[in-house]
Amino acid sequence: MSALGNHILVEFSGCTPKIMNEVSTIEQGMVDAAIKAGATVINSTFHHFSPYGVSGVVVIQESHLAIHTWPEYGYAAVDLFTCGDIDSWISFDYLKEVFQAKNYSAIELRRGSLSLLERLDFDLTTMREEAKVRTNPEFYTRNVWFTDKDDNQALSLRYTGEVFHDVQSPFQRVKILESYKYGKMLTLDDMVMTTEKDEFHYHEMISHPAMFVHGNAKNILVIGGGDGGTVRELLRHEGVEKVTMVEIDGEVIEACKKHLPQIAASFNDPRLELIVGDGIEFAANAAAESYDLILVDGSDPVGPAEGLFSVKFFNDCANALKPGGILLTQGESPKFNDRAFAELHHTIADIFGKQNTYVSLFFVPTYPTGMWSFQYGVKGDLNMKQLPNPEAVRAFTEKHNLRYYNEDIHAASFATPGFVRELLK
Ligand code: SPD
Repeated sequence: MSALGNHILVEFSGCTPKIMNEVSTIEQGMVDAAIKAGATVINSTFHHFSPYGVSGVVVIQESHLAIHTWPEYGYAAVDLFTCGDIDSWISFDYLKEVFQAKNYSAIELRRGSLSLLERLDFDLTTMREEAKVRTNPEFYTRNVWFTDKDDNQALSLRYTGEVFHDVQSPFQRVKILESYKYGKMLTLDDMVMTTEKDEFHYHEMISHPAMFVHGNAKNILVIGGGDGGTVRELLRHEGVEKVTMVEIDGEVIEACKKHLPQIAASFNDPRLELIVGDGIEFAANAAAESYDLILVDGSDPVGPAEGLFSVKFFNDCANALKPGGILLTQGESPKFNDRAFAELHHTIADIFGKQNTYVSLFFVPTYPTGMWSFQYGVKGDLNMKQLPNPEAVRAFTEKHNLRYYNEDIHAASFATPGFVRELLK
């Protein structure tokens, strides 16, 4: 039977789950599968969905190849739709190898039966030839999207498809990818942690407000912070005598040293003691009243960072703080994870007292919803909202060319919108 198109619906199962979750491998495989079959690629659009699954389509001059994957089932549903002389079975054979599919089946359909269609007066051949001239087969548009999401909302970043680092450590999947807008980015279990171009928002805000309000911090403990951005900012302060950083995952440190050296810039500072170990255990065993500041630069409350949100951990931190000391922790988002945000506030308030608890809000374009927080517990009379020496902040921000923090941002970041006040009640 003569037809316009040929449609092969493919079931690949028993595929390697890791590959089923790798958007760049899948995109490259699908593009190569099209080229091997003799198709002309026009563009590709692929999305990775955090934590699992990839969807995408390769548009070819002769129609399209599409896919959706379920890594947790080692399964991919693939559509190979072509017209003209393309042999899609070549694509099928190729993808079977790329996905390491143990089982596969396919249904082949002829689409657009010519015996049922009436041809209109339309010179398709000429149009196709003209389009071929316009399309440079060496250069097609790639749209590969990284998506950080929960069930109802997401943040997507288009990235080049380049994966510089991808290692499953004993704790989490550590990746360094390249986004078009924000440069290289570190993801842990497919959640964005930091990027080259907006890391300063987070790292300036985790360190300087506490440093300037305290005014005389000499001995500091950082828990987490494996990318190095937090210690880089702290060590700009000349009065700091010692920073102890305890990061559970050495793989994060190594990946960032290699691929994000401008963030991991201060690991060789002699004032830094770097410990690869469990921050929760470290806090539990820390000597009482030994630190001026404790900064918790952890990831979200799933996986290895879960314990960094527990009552026991914050009690241990409070115990390890000197009188007049400040505890600060990555506080999640009042929009993206309002529950974790509010629960954390109550945990800190129960330990430090409501009047000694503060929330600062700041903006990170690469975190879902963009609105993020740090939460503080102060052991003593300090008021986080009041800068003792705004002039010192002005001089410091100028000297170090800070791009987010300044004396106005300090005050503004402790202002809370009505809906946040509601959450904190
Ligand atoms: N959802 C993102 C929370 C990220 C917290 N840590 C970021 C590490 C930057 N040093």
